Amino acid sequence: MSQPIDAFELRDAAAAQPAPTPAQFRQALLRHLQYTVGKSPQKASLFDWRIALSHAVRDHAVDPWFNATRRTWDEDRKRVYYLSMEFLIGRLLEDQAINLGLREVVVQVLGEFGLSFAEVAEGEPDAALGNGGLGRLAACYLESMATMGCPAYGYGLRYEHGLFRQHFENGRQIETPENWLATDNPWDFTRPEVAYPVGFGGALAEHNGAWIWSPGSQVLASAHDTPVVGYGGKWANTLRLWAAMPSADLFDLNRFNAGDFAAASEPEALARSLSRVLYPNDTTDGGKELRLSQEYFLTSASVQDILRRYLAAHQDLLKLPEFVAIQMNDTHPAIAGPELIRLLVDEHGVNFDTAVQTVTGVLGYTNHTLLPEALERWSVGLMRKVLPRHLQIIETLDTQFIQLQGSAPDPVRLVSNDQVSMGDLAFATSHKVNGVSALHTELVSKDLFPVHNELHPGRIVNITNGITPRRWLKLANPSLATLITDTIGAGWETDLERLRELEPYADDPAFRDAFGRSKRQAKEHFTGWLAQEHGIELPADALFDAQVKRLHEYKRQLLNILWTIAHWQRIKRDPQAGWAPRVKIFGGKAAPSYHMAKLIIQLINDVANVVNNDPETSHLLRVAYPPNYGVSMAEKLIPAADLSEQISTAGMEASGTGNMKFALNGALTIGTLDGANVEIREHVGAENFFLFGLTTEQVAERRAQPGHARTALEASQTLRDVLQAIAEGVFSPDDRHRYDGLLDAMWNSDWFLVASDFEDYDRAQSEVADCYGDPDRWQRMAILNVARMGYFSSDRSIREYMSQIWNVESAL
Ligand code: OAK
Repeated sequence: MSQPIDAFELRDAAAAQPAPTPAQFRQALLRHLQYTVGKSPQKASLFDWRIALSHAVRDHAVDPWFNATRRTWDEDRKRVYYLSMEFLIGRLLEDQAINLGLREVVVQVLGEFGLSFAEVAEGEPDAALGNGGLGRLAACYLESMATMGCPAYGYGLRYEHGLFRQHFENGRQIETPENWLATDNPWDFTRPEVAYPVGFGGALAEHNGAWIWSPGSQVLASAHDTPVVGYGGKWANTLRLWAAMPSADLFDLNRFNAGDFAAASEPEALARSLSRVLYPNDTTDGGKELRLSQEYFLTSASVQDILRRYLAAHQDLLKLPEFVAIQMNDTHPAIAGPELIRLLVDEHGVNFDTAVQTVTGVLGYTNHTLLPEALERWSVGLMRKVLPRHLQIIETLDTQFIQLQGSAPDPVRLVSNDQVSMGDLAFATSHKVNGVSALHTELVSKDLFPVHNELHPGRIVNITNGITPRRWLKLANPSLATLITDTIGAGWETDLERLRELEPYADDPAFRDAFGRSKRQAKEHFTGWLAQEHGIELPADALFDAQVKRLHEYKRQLLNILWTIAHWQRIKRDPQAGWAPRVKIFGGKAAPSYHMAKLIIQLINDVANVVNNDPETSHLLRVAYPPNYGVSMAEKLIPAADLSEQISTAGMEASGTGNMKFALNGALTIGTLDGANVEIREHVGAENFFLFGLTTEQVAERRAQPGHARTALEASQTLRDVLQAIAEGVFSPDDRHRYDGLLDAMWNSDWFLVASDFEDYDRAQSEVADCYGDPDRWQRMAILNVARMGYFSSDRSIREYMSQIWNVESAL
């Protein structure tokens, strides 16, 4: 008798996962090299080895993945759905190998073929399906949800082109397309059978009191799955990315045969454009209609998939909140509210108010920014054109929201000035709204949503961001990770608070030496890579002072480079004053249309050019700006840093997560009281943090003072000398007027208060230099930073989401 398929699958999936012996792993690797890649070991390139290795590693993810999926069904567990337009994943090979406990065996087996894991892994393109903090946070959270055994799906778009590649020509940023899918993506499981139609535009008609939407066009969303394995391989979730496909046979064979090749493919091309490219703007939206369509495409496909899965096991849609939690990563998927209401009302006959109540029970909204230009608003005209039924639902919600505000003379609206406010919509359709650091959440309550907050006390909660210690310590910094394990034992990887056990060692000279050696190793690893990849040579014994993040005026890379100029001028005035050698490292991309940010990039490169070629100072000061900063560069650079620049104008950085990665890797922070800096400082101790700058309240006061920029400049001879040198063309001898606009802004507006904070930043930088001159003291402070960063594990953040927002239990 043949085995019933279900029983076979169950037994297979339940089988324990013994770690492979080197012999078994070698056999699996060679089998993939021969039968998956079609190469012999003698002929295989590094690319071939990487693909074979990825498949050999991936095989080990499949059983935990099946097992987790099966258990979630069998135990009828609540699932979390994390909807995000961005997942900034980076590379997966080493990450998956570590989480599956395979790293040692991989190193050994590759060694037998004369290969190093690092050189094989280095060929993997970064999955750069995100711009910055919001996308990287989503990737950390996926990994933590899997580690914590939280049944979850990440839903995103499978962009053909991730974030653009950056290079510099004469110091200016040039963007070229990124092409991560040009070669085989070994992590991808294509699911052609999972495809949903997504409609756009068209007409509305009323029939017996019900509304019928007939979309004018349709695109298919087709699923691609990547297993996301948690640390220890006990649980695995799914990242499901949607690719856009033409819905029917849109290709016009008759036109093609008539010789009109381009026109024949037009509708197909239009459909595919939905998942073609990631929007490169960190905060504002370009290409309005395409962007709105992308957001709806992600949301509609995901919501259809969620309802299909729910209805496969349940009948009563009103019980949805008991089994489904959907988290909206900022407002980009905020059309989920109206979409779910539409499906419940129009397709399942649920009464409107009941549908709203049900949907609100399911949805949560994370706000990631207060910047007005980043708060999404769609014009009513565009909404009507692309999503007419959704607009109608939003207008009804708006009416209800006004009623809720009673006799308020000037009620908050979801739709006003011919625009739909996606933040207000997301708030109104969610049972919980969270900010991403304590300070940010306070500002969200007070400044962004005061009326909502009063109407729904308790709806706003704070969940301070976190980072995964697996990628950002164990993978990125093997020398420090090994030292930690040798000192306090294993287990900190999933219980980061255990790093506290390092505290007593801060006063142990032997440990301090070992800690110093591990930093030195990380520096040599980074400088070796930098020399090989970019031809940039750096002295590993200098203070590595790093600012890596998206280029934005509020993040104040300008403050950093202006201070660098001041520092250079001082060294030139007194070269023998005993300066500690410093390397100023910058990394980050500017949105292609953000003129001022691109000008700041050019200034940094212009300054680098002058300073690095100055024989009087180049042994004491260097500026390095390696192009194309991304996750993989961060993994090398962050462990090598001594000083972390977190210098945004107070009240403007929602949280920051780079700040956490640096401190966890033993860099000291020079920073303002902004975002999560506030909590980092509280945790590591004020005496182990270089604080400077105006507070959020003082920022508001200063901005209200007319002529504050000029007043601050008049009080700082140092800064005036810097601006004078720029104005004289010291850094742009080929074009003296290049920075006129920037200088004008410094004197006459300075919205980001660079001048107001300059003197205090300068004071904090002197403290940094003094402290670095006392290696014992520096080392002690750095060790205490590492020991006290346990709170910032993304496992803690996810635990809080699970209990405070999702109401979901761990399956482990
Ligand atoms: C991007 C697009 C729209 C709105 C926000 C963002 C974004 O990346 N925000 C960043 O999110 C991070 C994760 O919460 C925070 O750490 C950063 O402070 C914030 O700028």
